[in-house]
Amino acid sequence: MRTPWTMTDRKDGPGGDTSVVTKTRAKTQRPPLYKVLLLNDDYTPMEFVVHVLERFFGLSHAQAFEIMLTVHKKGVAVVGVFSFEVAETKVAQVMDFARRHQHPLQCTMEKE
Ligand code: TYC
Repeated sequence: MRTPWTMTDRKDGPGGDTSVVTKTRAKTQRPPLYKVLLLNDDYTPMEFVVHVLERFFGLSHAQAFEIMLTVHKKGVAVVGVFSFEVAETKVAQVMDFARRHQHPLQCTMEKE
């Protein structure tokens, strides 16, 4: 017959099993974000900038006007924050549209 249970059968003394279970969880990396910046100049008409902001950034007329005025007064403003690919596309769209209309409007991006 099997011998009854004794202290020596236990792993860690009277308190029972004290082993620690650890789980490793891979840290999910967030993709970097990029600010799209609009720069002031002396020649691009205000209405054109407002139109650009409405058309390519989905802003309301009031929001677009506000950002245009910020750029006009301060020299630069962040228009939006996007993934690399989206930011790159917005910059290209704005630059191409400005060039086609022969305005010197400048749009750039920088890592947030
Ligand atoms: N400064 C321009 C003007 O007085 C208007 C302007 C605003 C130009 C914003 C560019 O990103 C700009 N006509």
